[in-house]
Amino acid sequence: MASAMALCAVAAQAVVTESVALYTDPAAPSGPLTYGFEASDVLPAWLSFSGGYVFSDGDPGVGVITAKPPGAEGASWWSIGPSEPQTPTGTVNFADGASSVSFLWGSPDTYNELSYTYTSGGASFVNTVLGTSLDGDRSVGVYLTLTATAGDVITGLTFKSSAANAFEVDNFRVTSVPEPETYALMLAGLGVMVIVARRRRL
Ligand SMILES: [Ca+2]
Ligand SMILES: [Ca+2]
Repeated sequence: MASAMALCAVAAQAVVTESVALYTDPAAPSGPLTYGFEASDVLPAWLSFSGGYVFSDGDPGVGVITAKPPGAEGASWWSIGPSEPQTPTGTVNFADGASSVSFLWGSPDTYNELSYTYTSGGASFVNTVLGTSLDGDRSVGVYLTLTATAGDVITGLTFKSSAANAFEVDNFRVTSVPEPETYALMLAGLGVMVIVARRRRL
């Protein structure tokens, strides 16, 4: 399984499962994206990105300091690295926490470092995932999926590529906690309570 060997998990805790799939793998994530860095994309209120730089096809530096990840949807992607206009660190924050996160990692390099934070049983943990000796092969795109055990919550991601360019990512799929259906149920429940409270006053 070449895809399973593409990334190397370090000190993985059992409460968050890491899985990898080549973008060409039938098991790679599919379905609608949460965010893909396109000008037309709407960033959910609970999701934020900082640092790095969003490149688009044809921008200066493309093919020199950054490469579009194979399998990237649309014209744009996010790139982290030491050369401007990038920054060597980029962060992603999930305001409500996430139960699962996947993203496309283009041309994984040994100097690419992903750290993710999560909470379990009231305590916070950090795990780190490193790129491997694929050494920036621009034909390789790998999906990394993080899945939290029920009750645990992924709170954020930090991407680093300080030694060299670049850490290129796209195609984010995030399941926020609580899920949108839960919000709908909570609102419906609130509506029922309001109706009940009003009836009691009559
Ligand atoms: Ca994109
Ligand atoms: Ca790269």
